[in-house]
This record gives sequence, structure tokens and C-alpha cells, in this order.
Amino acid sequence: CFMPRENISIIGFPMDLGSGRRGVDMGPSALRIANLERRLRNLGYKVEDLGDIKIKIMEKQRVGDPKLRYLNEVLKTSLTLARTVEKVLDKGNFPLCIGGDHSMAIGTIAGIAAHCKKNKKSLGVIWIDAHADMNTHETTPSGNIHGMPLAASMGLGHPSLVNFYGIKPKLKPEHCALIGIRSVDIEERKNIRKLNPAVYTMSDVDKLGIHRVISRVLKQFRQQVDHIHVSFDVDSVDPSIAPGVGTPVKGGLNYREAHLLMETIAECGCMSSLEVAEVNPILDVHNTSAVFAAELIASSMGQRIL
Ligand code: HAR
Ligand code: MN
Ligand code: MN
Ligand code: MN
Repeated sequence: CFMPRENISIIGFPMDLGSGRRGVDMGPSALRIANLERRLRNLGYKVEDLGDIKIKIMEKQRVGDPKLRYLNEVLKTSLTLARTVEKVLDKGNFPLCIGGDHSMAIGTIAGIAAHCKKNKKSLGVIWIDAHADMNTHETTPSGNIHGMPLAASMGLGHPSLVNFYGIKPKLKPEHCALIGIRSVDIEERKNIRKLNPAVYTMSDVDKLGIHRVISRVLKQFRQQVDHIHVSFDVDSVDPSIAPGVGTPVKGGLNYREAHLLMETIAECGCMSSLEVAEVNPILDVHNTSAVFAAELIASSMGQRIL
């Protein structure tokens, strides 16, 4: 049974420089308006909101290298995020990072990896996403950095991303599982084959069922790692129920699959950090996607039906 043990520290990362479409920088705001903090307090947690990390607006930035758009500002702000996450973990709190586009994971995973290294813990990451986010500057079709964080964390990509925060690699492929995948670029597939993390596509979810998929991953990680990080891209959910995301892709998790996935993570009681990315209020309908994302966060933290 899942019992709230930790205090939660919310960290906002209002980033849209890693994305091709504007609007995900408003994600943290939309999640707060969806009463994220109150939902967590109702579950018995103590919650502190550390506010948003300062990110310069796109209008004040230079694109730079077209294969690594806005790299400098992404690196600069990811450094602040990594330091904040590391500090939160070091004081024994549970970091909940809210984005912002998924380039956020560069900083989040760096901070977690630093904490794990100091404390001789091994790290596992459950990456829930329509996309694999395993491009590099060499394979990217868009130049958008939010398509690169997972490859970079496992040591593949531009040196400034791979060596970021002085830990390389931050994550071993055998301690990484992707769930919900249904949009992968041709060149990106080669990166996936090279690194070879566990990938559960939507077809796998269709065939096996989401409960079997997540149970399998949790069982394995429980035995093999000391810190489980969940990186949740809201575009993993089907756009019919979560239209307000940066890059909608048909054929995603349905309402109950998404909740069951998060409820099963809560039942395991072994998640040590969480990030939620890609909520885009510009494309949303009356904040429903942000409300849904806030419900899913609550489910992953122990909200249950009975
Ligand atoms: N694979 C595409 C690219 O690299 C789109 C990937 C990113 N989209 C996201 N992240 N929302 O999951 O440009
Ligand atoms: Mn993503
Ligand atoms: Mn995605
Ligand atoms: Mn191991």
C-alpha cells in the first residue's frame, strides 16, 4: 500500500525553446491553475512550490545552430534546474518538475544523476511519451532539443548535452524503459537500436495491456535500481482526451489506461521523482488537458478510487 512519506517540492520550468511550437512555456501555470498543489495536499503530502526557473523569452533569444535550436539558453536554464533538483533530493524531498517542453529532462535527469552518484544509488528512468526523444543533432529532423534529451542522458548526442553537469552517461540503457511510443523518426530508430533501451510501443500496450507493461518494468527496476524517475510527456495520452500538448499524435493511451499506469506506479511505492512535460494551454480546451495531467500526477502519488 502506498503511503505518502516525503515532502514534495514543485519546480516550474516554463520552457518552450526546445519545442517547435509556442505555448508549452505556459504549462506550469496551467498545472497550478488545475489545483496541482491542493490535489497533493489532499493526499496528505506537505507541498512547497519553489516557483518557476527564470527563462528568457524566445523573442529575446537567438536560434543559433539550426540543428540545436536555442542551445545556449537551454543549457543555461537546465543548469539551474539540475542544481535545484539535486538540492531538493539532497534534503530528502520529492522533486516534481512541471514543464515546459521535454528538454526539461536534460536538467532534471542531470540533477537526479548527481544526487544518485553522491549517494551510490543507481538510477532508472521510465519515459512515458508518444515520442522516443532519442534524436541527436545529427539525426534530428527539426533541430528541436526536446526531441533529444533521452539519447543525451544515455551518452549519445552533442557533447554539450552529453557532458552536461559533468556526468556521462547519466543513465544506462538497461535501466531505461520507454512506454507509449508511436512516433519515431527514421534516423532516430538507429539511435534506439544502438543504445537498446526497453521500448513498449502503443502496439505493445495494445497487445499486452498497460498494467502488464508497467508491472514488468517496475518489477525489473525495483530489483535493479535504487532511484526510479518517471518522465511523463502528456502527449503519451490520446489527443482526444488531452488535446493541449505540444506535439499531438493519434493512437495514445486512453483515459483509464493513463490512470491505471499512474495508479500502478503509486502502488509500487518506488517512484523517487517525477516530471510532467509538454502541456500546451494554447492548444487546450478550457484547461482540460492540464486538469487531466494534474489528475494523473495525483494518481501516481496515491490518489485512488476507494
Ligand atoms: N521526433 C521529433 C523531433 O525530433 C519530434 C519529437 C519531440 N516531440 C515531443 N517530445 N513532444 O516528446 O523533432
Ligand atoms: Mn517527450
Ligand atoms: Mn512527446
Ligand atoms: Mn544494474
